[in-house]
Amino acid sequence: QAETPARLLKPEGIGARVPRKEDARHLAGKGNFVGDMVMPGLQEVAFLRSPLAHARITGVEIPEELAARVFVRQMMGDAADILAPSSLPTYQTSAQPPLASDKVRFVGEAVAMAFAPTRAIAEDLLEQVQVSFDELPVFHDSWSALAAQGELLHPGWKDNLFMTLRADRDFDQLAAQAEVRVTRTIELSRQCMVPMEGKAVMAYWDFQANQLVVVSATQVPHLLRAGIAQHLGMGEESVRVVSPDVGGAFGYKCVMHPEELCIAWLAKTYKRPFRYLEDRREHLIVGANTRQHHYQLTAYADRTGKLLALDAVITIDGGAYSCWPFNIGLEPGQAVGNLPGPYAFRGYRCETRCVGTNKPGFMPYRGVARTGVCFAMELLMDALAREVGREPWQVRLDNLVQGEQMPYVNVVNKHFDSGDFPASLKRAVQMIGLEAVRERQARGEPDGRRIGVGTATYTEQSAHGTSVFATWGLPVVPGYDQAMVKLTADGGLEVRVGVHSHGQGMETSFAQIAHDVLGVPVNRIRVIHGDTGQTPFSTGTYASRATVMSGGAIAVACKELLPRVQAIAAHLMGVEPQAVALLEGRAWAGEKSVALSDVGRAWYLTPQELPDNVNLGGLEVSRAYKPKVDTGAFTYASQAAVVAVDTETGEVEILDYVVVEDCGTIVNPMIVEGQTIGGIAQGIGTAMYEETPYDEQGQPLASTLADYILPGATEVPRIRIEHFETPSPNTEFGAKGMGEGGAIAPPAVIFNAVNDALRGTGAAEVLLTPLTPRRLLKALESATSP
Ligand code: SMO
Repeated sequence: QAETPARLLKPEGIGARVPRKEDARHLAGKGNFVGDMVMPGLQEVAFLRSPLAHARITGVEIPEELAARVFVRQMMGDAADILAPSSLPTYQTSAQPPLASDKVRFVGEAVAMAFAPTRAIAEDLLEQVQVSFDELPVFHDSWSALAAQGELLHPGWKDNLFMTLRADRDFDQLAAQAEVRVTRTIELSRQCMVPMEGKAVMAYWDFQANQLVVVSATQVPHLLRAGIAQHLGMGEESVRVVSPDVGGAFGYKCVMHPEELCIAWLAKTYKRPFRYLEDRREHLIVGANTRQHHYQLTAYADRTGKLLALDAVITIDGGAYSCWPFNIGLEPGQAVGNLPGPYAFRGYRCETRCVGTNKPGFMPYRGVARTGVCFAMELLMDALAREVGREPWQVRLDNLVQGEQMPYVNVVNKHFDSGDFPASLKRAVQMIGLEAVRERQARGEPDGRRIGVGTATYTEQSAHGTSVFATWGLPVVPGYDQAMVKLTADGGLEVRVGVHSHGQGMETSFAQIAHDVLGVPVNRIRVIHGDTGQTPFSTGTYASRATVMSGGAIAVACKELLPRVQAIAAHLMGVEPQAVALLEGRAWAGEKSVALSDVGRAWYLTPQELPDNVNLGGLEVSRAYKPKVDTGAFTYASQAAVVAVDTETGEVEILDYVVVEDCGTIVNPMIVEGQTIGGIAQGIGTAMYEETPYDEQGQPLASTLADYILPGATEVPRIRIEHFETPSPNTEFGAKGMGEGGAIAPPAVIFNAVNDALRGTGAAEVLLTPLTPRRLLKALESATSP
């Protein structure tokens, strides 16, 4: 088969802007979410949540008449506490009971649950339950937790630290050569993830299959099945997990939540259907579990700003519990491993402490740790440039791994496979019109605002192999994926994958990958996902892995199916199999052709007419796939923005935003652009709006969307995107994976732009997210105070 001419005739193949198959149902409000489901006898579950951040539970009084509808931990004896394992040294694990039993460790932790025909009635039942507490000293932040005297967060702990990770590569020797030193303290606030749909789970007993069915808004149906089976003492074959339409996940749904375990336990125990739908206030309280990093950094450089070494102490406020299975080690592991970013310096010392506090436990969130490290590193880079008196982007450019150095192994052993980081930065600077901005700054703005320009460059590792997961302490998460493809008797194609699509458009892009090999029209390809009963095992959708891993598996499975189809078609046409090409739903040999439905019918329905040596394998193929290397693929990008700062009100407006990204081979440019823009919107939230502050009692101070501010359409500017397309040499069709990238750089870009705008005012640099008007005005005050 001549690959290139065939590609040209596959208008819906890899690279095509195919409209998403998912859109019609969502635009018409016809999606199928857990909250839409109707079942006879369905009971709605409500949770009684702790009003205190740290307290011993001394008693729970349940009125006798409610005994059969209200549950506490002691009644769930056959369910295990969630215990997330990690192989990282120094790790102290945390036992998270499905319902708190001895003590509560954050405001919002569930203490009891009740079921009733409606959620309102269930909540009313819980009103009648009395819980008594003995208050304990609250670890409301990392510093109070580190200074703890007396009772620690978890029994058996020797201090309030989940773990400490250290790295040291030639630090002393290279730092000693430095002519310039720049030190900064840089910090990100705690925030939520706020998917449109919160956590949602329903479970029932399927008497025909004699099986527990858990319908959950999850990114990881197969892992959730394993988690529920393990924690409820069942065989995995007795549990089926279905993930239907999911309204955004962002990492919040890649772990097993205690509520999922509770609902599964109820259904297993009572053999009736139960459901829990997290409401917005619950999400904002129990979901305040990400981004809170504190950086103490020193850059060691020569007098041109060329970095020699970096010294870092990173403190992460990890909250009360380590989630399962992507335990809390993910956060410090990725922080220490990604702080050097796309840069070529060779001296590095880093200590990362992940502290246990009385807040909801950290979970992975789009851009895991990298939004933090990019923010810290890129603000430091700009500070270094100001110190040596050069344009920040030029100092950045000098420090980046250069195109001709590729492939490059960096100071923390990241294997950058391909691409040209400096070219992306140069292009972003050109697109944003940096020289014009400098001229405009010199002239001044007619409205008196100050404008500034900022840039950032980052890498996004995807397609992690088994050994990379092991560096995060996850030895049992394997770096491969699987797909099953089946040509139906009437010439359609079914593609089954164990990952789940919840906004990424995989029903479309996976169909394009299959179309590229087999020529089946995209509207005749059904991508089946989100059901452990119908799909091959997969660890699921996270870490920008699905296109590379599952997409790769689809491609290799289709390539194995291809010669089988060719053999049957060749027999039907009386030609040699090598002469057969598949295009537009037909098999062609010169001017002759047969429809794929002829091929399907021949195999399934009239096999007696096929010679014995034709297609012994059938028209159904299952394949596992992993990339050529274990070290992953690296998408990279440069982002740049122009902002206007109103020094009277402290308001910041983003005037222009550009992205130059390289995610290797693009399957569907519209989807890549949508993912990038969505990520940037979330990054703008981190940069400017989103924060869950806590008081000293550990009470969350933003529990409604009036206090927790999200960027809306008016806060997200038009984003201009340009693509580089350097195929990865290590993945099946050159894709690199890019689901998270958009969210990594915006805080860095926007803060760099604001600090650029404030140059010359004498204002302090802004170094803490989110950049509220109040914080900006405070920075400006330092300019006027003596
Ligand atoms: S935070 Mo993502 O689901 O890797």
